Amino acid sequence: MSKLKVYGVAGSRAYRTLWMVNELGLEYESIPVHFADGSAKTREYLAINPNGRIPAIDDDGLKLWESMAINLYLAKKHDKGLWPKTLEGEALAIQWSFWVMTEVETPTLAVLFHRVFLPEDQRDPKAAEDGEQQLQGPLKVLDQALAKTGHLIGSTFTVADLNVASVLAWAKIGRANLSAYPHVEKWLIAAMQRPAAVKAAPRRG
Ligand SMILES: N[C@@H](CCC(=O)N[C@@H](CS)C(=O)NCC(=O)O)C(=O)O
Repeated sequence: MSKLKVYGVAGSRAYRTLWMVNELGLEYESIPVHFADGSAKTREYLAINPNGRIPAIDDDGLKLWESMAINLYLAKKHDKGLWPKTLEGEALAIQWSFWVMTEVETPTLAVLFHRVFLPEDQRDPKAAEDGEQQLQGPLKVLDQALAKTGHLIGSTFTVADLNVASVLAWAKIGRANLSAYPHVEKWLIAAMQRPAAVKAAPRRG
């Protein structure tokens, strides 16, 4: 059995995978494939992820890509409390993972890119504002979902919380105003402060 390989640098969607493997306490080999230096387009890496994107994993021969699918797989395989205990819970984990990718990721990226990530002369404040505006509906939905227990499924932190928070972390870094969504704000700060999330985060400075 070979050691789990995680492909992708922390300052990318691979943060989600790195957070999960740290949360599960897995031993793994980190292979710092970068999205911008051509290393995701080499023949060797395309054999892992033919899309030429990060993250991807190689788990003893299973080559898997798509950040949410990777996290759902790892949470279920290494059941350390992150995987829901019921079929209904599993359905909700899948629901929230699809939801964050389809409803939240694109506007979140607009906020992050146009406030923080792009060089200043390439930032468009209007694009950031539009992204923040588009997030209002999904944030309201999320706030309502968190109101009861402070978690998305039951009353403990699961893969659903991790997958959604790992995307919304970019909104926080992009200084999106979350003050109208107190449950989201509290939950997101707590999630981002989990030791595994801190360990996975890109080093700054
Ligand atoms: N839906 C994919 C998207 C992966 C993705 O686009 N990753 C970016 C880095 S954050 C990438 O590799 N971009 C390189 C490219 O598009 O050429 C996932 O969630 O894993």
